[in-house]
Amino acid sequence: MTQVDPSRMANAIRGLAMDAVEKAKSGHPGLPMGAADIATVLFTQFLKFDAADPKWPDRDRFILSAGHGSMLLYSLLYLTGNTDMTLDQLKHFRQLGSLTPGHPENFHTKGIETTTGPLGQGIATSVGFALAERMLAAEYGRKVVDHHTYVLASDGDLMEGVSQEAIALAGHWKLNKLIVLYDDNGISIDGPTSISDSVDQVKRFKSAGWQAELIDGQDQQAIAAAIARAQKSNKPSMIACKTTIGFGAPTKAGTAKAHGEALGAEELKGAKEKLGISLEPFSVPDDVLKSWREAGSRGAAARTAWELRFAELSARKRAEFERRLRHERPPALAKAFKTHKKALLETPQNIATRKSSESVIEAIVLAMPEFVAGSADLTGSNNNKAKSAIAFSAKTPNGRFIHYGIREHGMAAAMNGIFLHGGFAPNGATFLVFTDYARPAMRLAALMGTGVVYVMTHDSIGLGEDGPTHQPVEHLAALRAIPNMRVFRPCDAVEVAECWELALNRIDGPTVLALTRQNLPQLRTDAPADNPCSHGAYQLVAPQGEAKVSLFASGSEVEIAVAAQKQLGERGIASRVVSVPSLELLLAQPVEKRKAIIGNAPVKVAIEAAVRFGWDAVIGPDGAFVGMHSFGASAPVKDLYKHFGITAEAAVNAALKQLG
Ligand SMILES: Cc1ncc(C[n+]2csc(CCOP(=O)(O)OP(=O)(O)O)c2C)c(N)n1
Repeated sequence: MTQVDPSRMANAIRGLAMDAVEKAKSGHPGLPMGAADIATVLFTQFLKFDAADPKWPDRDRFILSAGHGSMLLYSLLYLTGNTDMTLDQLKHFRQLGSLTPGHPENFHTKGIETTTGPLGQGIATSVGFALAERMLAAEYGRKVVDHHTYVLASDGDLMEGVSQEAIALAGHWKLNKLIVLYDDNGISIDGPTSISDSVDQVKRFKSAGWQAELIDGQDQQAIAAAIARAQKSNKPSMIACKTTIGFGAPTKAGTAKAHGEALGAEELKGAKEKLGISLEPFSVPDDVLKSWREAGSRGAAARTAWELRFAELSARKRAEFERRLRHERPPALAKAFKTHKKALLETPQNIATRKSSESVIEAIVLAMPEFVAGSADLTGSNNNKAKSAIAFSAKTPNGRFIHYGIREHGMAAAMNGIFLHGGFAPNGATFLVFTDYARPAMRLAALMGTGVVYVMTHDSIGLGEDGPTHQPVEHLAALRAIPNMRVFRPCDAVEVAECWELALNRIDGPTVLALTRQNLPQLRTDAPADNPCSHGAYQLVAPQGEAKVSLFASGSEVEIAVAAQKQLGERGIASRVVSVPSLELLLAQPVEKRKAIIGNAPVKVAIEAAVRFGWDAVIGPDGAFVGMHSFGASAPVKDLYKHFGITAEAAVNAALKQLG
């Protein structure tokens, strides 16, 4: 490798970050300037990657958890020779259409592993990456799966609560290929972190089962020695790197002023003079760029060697590995669903949808080795553990059921990492009401388009005695409001199978399955090949004659709609029942299709044991809604439905009132 003073290589990052933020007149120069030495050591000496092939499966993953420091990542991509990341892109930092958005977006820019920006998410997602690496290695061997996950995390990342969930999981699982470099600069937006924090991070990580140490993060030799030690550890490692935010800036270094705004012409000039960087914007000396490019292709030999080892696997194993990385589903899966649905039609199941989900899962796991389930300590209630699945642990890395503990947020973030790493289709479970605890990671799943599945049971007042703390009322609406989130609330065992099938075949976005605790009758008597749930809604029971009323319902309330239809029929009023497993999918149908499903009966009634929010798009502002208008209450389920007026009688009365 060309001998260039490594501090000049770090200064190249600093110069580009300062210039890009200055040109954009917004952004965060402080972190890239402070962490430039850490990044230089990692990328030139340790990180196993090949800029020519950013998707090489056995590459080390680098996750910039502190996404606001995005110019660090963009500079590195440019310097190491990522073909998309031209100097021009750096000059268009934070501009519409550029590959350099304010925070790194994996779906937008090649070479970025995961989207970061909401502090804490990166480090929590990284645990999923490291977990997937461990699980995949258990299946394919260390010859083909053997890489590290490196994270650069900031004070803010470690202050966020989700980091504790993540750290605890990684320590417990002994994910020793996870190495966190903590940019310990003691500064956040409001000033020194001492105004709000006095945690000893080294002790904190050690107590969670990590190897942890404190070093001088501006000393490249010390950084290299610490990473070398971390690589040998049998525990995950945290290296607290003491750095100076805005390193080199004459008056702003070490202060909050360097955190999140352009330095200003004078400060920038002073910083460049101090660091010995050319004043010419976006200029990198030829010898420095050459050294960086060499670092970018340093991994080419390792990649070629990996390709040779991979070629030694049997053709069947190679094809399976590649299929799984592509998130392509095995042909056996479609067959498994078909057989399962046929059996349901032959022997109808009047059981809770969480229970029918369990029996679908039993069918799925036989067909789909990449299926990885987990629960935040509600396994017995969520019913998403197949009988054959063994628990993942440090000692049983082939386990495909994950006990996340009571860590909904950590679970959802880890699921994103598992999916993004590749090789697995994760699903995780808790009560629907606790999606609140997982929501930031669920939102990122929707933004990134990760094909994860949330098995959310106890989906309404139907859970009964646990009362209003546990009864979701606004959650369906809140989840439906997230762009690219798919929410299914199946009404019976057949719909459960159909919704699971749609969820697993959805690899560009997350799916919530809202399932009941209480038993439900099987209403479906057919399972057409054109999965009816795929349109979001469909006519479940046709009217006897021209319909005067359309009854729309989801999940457990479809049974009520069917009973209401019968009662209306007894009064000589023809009505139809439309099952709406996914309200937002219905609304996303082409307009003609949507109109056909909604129909033109003069009276529209919607029944859902949740708030009305969202239903007006189907029933109109004058339509009748039978549902919740408040929080729930603690009582047996049948008393609650009566108490809150979610009954067939209430639906009939609402329809009669509208009919006038
Ligand atoms: C969850 C979340 N809350 C708030 C913010 C806004 N924010 C961005 S950076 C930052 C301060 C971060 O300080 P630190 O992590 O120490 O970064 P540094 O100052 O070292 O760049 C805040 C509050 C955010 N990005 N994410």
